[in-house]
Order: sequence, then structure tokens, then C-alpha cells
Amino acid sequence: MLKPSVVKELKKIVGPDNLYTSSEELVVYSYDATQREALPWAVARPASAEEVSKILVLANREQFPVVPRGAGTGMSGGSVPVRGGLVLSFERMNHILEIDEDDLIAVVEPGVVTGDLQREVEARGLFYPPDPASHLFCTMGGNVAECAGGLRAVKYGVTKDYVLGLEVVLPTGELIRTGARTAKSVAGYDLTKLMVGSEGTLGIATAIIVKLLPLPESVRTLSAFFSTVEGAALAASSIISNRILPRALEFVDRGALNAVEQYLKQDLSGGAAAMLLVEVDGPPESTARDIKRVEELMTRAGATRVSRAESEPEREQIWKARRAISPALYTIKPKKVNEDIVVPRSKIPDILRAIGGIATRHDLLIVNFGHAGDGNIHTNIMVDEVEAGKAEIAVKEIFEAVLSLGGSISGEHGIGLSKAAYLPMELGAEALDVMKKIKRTLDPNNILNPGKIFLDNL
Ligand code: 2HG
Ligand code: ZN
Repeated sequence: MLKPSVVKELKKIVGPDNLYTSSEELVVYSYDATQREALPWAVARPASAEEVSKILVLANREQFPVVPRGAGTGMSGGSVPVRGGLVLSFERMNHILEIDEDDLIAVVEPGVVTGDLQREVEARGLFYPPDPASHLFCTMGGNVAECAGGLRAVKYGVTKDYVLGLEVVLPTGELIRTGARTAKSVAGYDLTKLMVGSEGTLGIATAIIVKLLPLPESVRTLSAFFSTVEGAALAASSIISNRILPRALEFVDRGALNAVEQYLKQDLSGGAAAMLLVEVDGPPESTARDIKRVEELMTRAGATRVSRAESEPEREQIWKARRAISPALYTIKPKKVNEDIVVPRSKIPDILRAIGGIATRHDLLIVNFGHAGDGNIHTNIMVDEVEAGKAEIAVKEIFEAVLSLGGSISGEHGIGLSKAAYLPMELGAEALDVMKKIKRTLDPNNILNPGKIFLDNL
């Protein structure tokens, strides 16, 4: 609980209307997309970096946790206030501060919805490529905290590849600037990269400078259906090994197709075992050539059906269905143990085979879909309360298989709460120790987002 005198000071900082303390208000800020919940003691909605800084100075003096929160679409519990404290919600800091069409950069506040930034820059013939499936809701601050990936990472990379600089409030309240507004800068350690993906544990970004690209002139999309998962996985790697780099290369297995077809009340797949979605972009002559080539490769790889999206609404329909898989999965089972493993892309057939074996051994329903182009598969173990214990054992076995193939336990969702226990499996004691030293140096009182990643036993 916060002391009444602290509540009073917080109200003075953000204004009385921007401090919530009633349980009806608090519950709205208590969960994310993992179904984990914990009530904060209060929620503040700051409007500036200065307000954020004052709050952190107060939090260090009074020793209460501070948990930054974007739209709560996170998939690892990063914004869930497990130790209570004050949630900082950035819904009022939602302005696009600048779009510079000459230098190809945008400057945004953390509460800007990613899809709004994409739309604004696209209206000017520019492009912000990172594209999390939740782009219509998630915010740039959350994307920076988690280093969000998404559907276009195979060609364009992830959030860290676009963040040139940040304005950051440190856990102890000081305001720093990292990086620069330039395409290059090597002045000092790369604090921007340290902050991006630090899951809200090392600082709070109050302004974000991102790099933009020219908007690709044309886009072509196709879907291909396969009678085996193995066939689809091999077809996916044949695209890249034939030197075509699509901007999206997504894999969806039968379990995920069942869920989304039921959810949208639409037959997308005609009962196929797996689907690939492929999208290429570039000048019209190159996309026309590439999509034809992909079509041939899919047929050669044994696709039972290949169909091109012939119009923009048709294309949108395909991506809408793909983006709906995650919520749709709740129609199968009440609990979704969500993983976002990543393996070298050539190892996708091996990891899918290993996961299939684990599912059979434990008699579990495991659904796989996601970003096959960059090796990042969303492995969802679908369970009810009774099966939850078996799922935990399966997760450990899946991570062991991933690491033995040279992969990583998290491609884009972060460690947060859900993978904290497994992080040592990947990093080893020495690397973890370096991370803990960084955290202790920047946040000596363990104020900012405590209980996340590996920070329980600082
Ligand atoms: C996606 O790519 C998201 O749709 C969510 O990263 C993945 O729910 C999931 O497993
Ligand atoms: Zn994803």
C-alpha cells in the first residue's frame, strides 16, 4: 500500500485526475496477454518525462516498485505488477512528435500505438517495418521495452534495428539521452541497444527516435497449403535457399488453423495440415517475378493448393486471419502456455519434429505457428487446469531441444515472468551475473519492474 502522504505527492505530480486508486480502476492495469494478474497499489498517468522523473525520485525515497505499462499486450508478464507498487501508464504520452521526411526519422512518445505510426508514415510514402501481430493496439514504448518483432522481421529485422536514439528516465530519476538522430553514431557504449529489450527494468523511454524507410512500391501475397507439417517446413526453407527474401514467411499448423477457422467462422484451409503465408515487396517488376518464383517453389515442394491474393481486401483478409490466431486459440482450451522459441531457420523441421514427439509423449495438444522465415515459432501448449503440470515439464524439454539446435528460448516476447526460471539454461552464470551487475548499478534500490527476467535474487 502507498502511504496517504505519497498518494498526495503523486497527485501533485500528475494531477488528481491522473492518479487512480479505486479497485475498479486498478483491475484494468493488472494483467497482460499471458492471463497473469496482480493488482497494483495505484496507477499514475504521467504527461511528460519530467513527471516520470519526479515519480522515480519519490519511489526511491519511499521505496515502492514502479512498473511501466503500454497497452498490456505483452506475452511474458513484463507489465504485470507482481510486487504491487505503482503502474505508470503512458496513455497520455501518445503523440507523434515529428516525422522528418528528409532525414527519414520519426520521434514518438511511448504511448503511440504502433499501427498509428505505421499509418501516418505510410501516408507520406514512408515505412516503419516492425510489425507485431498486435500492431493495432500495442504501443511503441512496449515495443521498445520488449524489442518487439513481428511479421516482417524476416526481411526487415526487429525494433532494435530501427531505434536510433532514446530519451530515458533512469530508475533513480535522472534523464539521459542515448544514440543520435543520425544514421550512424559510435559515441560511447551503445546504451540505446542496452535499453531496447531490457523489459522495462533498466529505464523508461519517454521519447523514441526511429529510422524510417521508403515505402516499398508494391506488395504481393500468397498462401500455400500442405498435407504434412514437414512438407510446409521444407517448402519454407526452399524459398530462402533459392535466394528470395520475402518480407513475411509465416507458418500455421492444423491446430492453429482449426482455432482461427472456428473463431472467424471461415474455412481458410480446406482441411490442410499446414499453411504458409508468403509476402514479397519491392518494385513491381521484382515482386511479379518473385511471387511467380515462390509459386513454382511451393508447387514443386508438394503444395496441394497455392493461391495468390488478387486484391488489397483479399490480402488484408489473409493477414487479419493470421493476426487473429493468438486470441483464437482460447477457443480450444482455457489456458495457453505461450512460447516463442527461435532456432536457426534451417532447423525448423527438426524443432517441429522434436515438439511433435514431446506432445505425443505427454499427451498434450501443442499448436505451432509463426514466423518461419526467421526461425521464430510460437509454440502454444493448450491445456486445462488438470494438464497444467504436464505442460511445465514439456516446456523444459522444448527449451532443451531448442538450445541443442543452437536456438534461443525467446525470439520476441521477452523473458518477463513466464521464462525467468529458464533463462539460466540459455545464458549461463557469468553472463547472468553481468546483467545483474548492470541492473544493480542503474537501479540500486530495485525499484523499476522488480521480480522480472532474473531479478528475484539480486
Ligand atoms: C503473433 O505472432 C504473436 O501472433 C502472438 O507474437 C503469438 O500467441 C502467440 O503465441
Ligand atoms: Zn509473433
